[in-house]
Amino acid sequence: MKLLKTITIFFSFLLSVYNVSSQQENRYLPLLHNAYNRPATLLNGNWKFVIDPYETGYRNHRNWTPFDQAESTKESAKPYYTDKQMKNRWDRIEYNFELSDEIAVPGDWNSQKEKLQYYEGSLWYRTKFDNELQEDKRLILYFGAANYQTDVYLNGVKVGQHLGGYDPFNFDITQLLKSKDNSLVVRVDNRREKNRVPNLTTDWWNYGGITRSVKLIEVPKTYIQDYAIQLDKDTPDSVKGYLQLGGDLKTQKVTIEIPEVKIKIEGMTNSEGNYEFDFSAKKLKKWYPKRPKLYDVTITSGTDKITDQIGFRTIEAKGDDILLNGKSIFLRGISLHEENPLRKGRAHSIEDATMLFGWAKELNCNFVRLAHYPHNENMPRLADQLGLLLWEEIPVYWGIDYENPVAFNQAKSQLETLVHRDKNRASVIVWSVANETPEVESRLIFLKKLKDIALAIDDTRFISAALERDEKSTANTVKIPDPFAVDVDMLACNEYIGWYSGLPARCSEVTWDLPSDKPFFVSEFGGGALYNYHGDKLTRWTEDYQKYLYEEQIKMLKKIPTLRGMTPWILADFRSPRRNLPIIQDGWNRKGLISDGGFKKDAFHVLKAYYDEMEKKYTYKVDN
Ligand code: GCB
Repeated sequence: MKLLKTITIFFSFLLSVYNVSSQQENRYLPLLHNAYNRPATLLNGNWKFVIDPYETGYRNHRNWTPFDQAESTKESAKPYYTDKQMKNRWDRIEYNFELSDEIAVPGDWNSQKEKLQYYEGSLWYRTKFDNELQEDKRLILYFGAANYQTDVYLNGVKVGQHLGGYDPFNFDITQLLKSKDNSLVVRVDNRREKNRVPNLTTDWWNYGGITRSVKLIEVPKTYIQDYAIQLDKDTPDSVKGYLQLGGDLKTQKVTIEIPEVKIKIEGMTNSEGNYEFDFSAKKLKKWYPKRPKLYDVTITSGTDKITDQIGFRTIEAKGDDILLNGKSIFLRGISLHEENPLRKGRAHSIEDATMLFGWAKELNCNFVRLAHYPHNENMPRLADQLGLLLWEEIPVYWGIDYENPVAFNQAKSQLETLVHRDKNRASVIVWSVANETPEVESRLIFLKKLKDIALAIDDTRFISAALERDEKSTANTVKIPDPFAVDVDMLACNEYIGWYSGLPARCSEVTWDLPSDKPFFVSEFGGGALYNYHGDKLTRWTEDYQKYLYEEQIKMLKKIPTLRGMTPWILADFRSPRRNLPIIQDGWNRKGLISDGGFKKDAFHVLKAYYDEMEKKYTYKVDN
């Protein structure tokens, strides 16, 4: 029943994506699942770019209509996406990609060019490529992410538009393709707006640009578009799943194989291109952080074949306990941004992921919070291999425009895409729908709807949100009065005692009043310290203050019987335009346990010692 419900909702998701996009262009495809493992031509490299703060190449300057929506201007030289070149010496074309400077894709623009460090606005990219596509193939243009509004044009024709800064999207460009010299023009606009998600204020850098890889993926005309293969929530000794074909040949013989354990399931897709299956999980070893077993799973249809690496595990909350494969676990976590502090820009590569997770491992973490938006796919893929559990989240952060359906749709599509992309990753155990959102009526409705949306696609993981405590109260009893608390599987809270409220000694004055039947999790605490700045422990910004704060926090947290984990804020210092204190901050949030030079601060070792202790306390046997 649940699977049926999931599939019905999945179809309405496909339809909704199609409807949204068909109002613009119908080349927007439902996300190709496991694009990660598809052979692809990377379009990464140096692209030409034009900075366009006045949107001269995008809109009519008198009536503000985008050129791509006005018939009459389609052939004119004004829109930059036509990528026109001067032919006669009297031609007047006031841009020229050929003569323009270059910028690397993937990569945020802010960290690449000094003049773009604070830039928020529109910027045009152009690259060229050849592609000899065979008759029986279709070509998918796949973006890992671009922040925030992306308008894509191929050979002068609009391919589609995407809203959302951190989620992948793809288009079918088969019909627009030439074999030689294709002009791909992409306009990216990273302005902060009230109806966007996130909206006007965040405590992180609003990196603009094509921040993740761009790929050309050739698939057969009818291809494996999506699938889920996971242990069933209610009967975890069986695997349940579905497979969805995209394209016209809907009815095909399909096979799901796990060769290592000789599992082979065969069936036929129905007239909608869908096939539901289940099989016994008895032969499968479970995925554990300390034994992150992944299986090669091969999915074959009459026309297509794809392999994935999938781990199988269960996660459940039972009373105040968190059970992974039925065993109690404590989440020794850390929060991190998708930023490489050494390169001082957006992280995107497997090398970036390896460095960030390497530091988390040194801290003896088994859990990482990927704050505050969906991170690139290298992160969950590597976490699967390293045995790190993950909290994933969408940027419903601070003051979203909760009553505005435009904002809701953007939150919804980012959540749907994230859950679809990562639903087969064993590492991911939490879908978080919000961070520190103000308590207004419309927000509660908004969050409840998001919860239902995530559960409809995947009901095997926790729903949570980083909530707030009763910050204004001066009482010594700390509570989490948020009405959304009843909706979450794991009660999580950003608390900052000793930094935003009181000094570290405050930790010893308070006691927590929490529900006894839910696992409690501290999604953030922390304090800022400039690396190598020392003083007495009450001098703010010193490593000594930060260390003292961690010591007091840990003493306080140890007294909470329902505490099942934490992700202190944050692994490494990160760039934020809100942080303007000269000498100390200079545009950096200094709450990192590691500096922007990659050096560990004293508090790092305090947290590590605590995690070593917790690891011993929560040992488990890997028995299957
Ligand atoms: C928070 C936010 C996080 C900020 C942090 C801070 O509560 O969730 O995004 O960066 O506080 O440093 O103030």
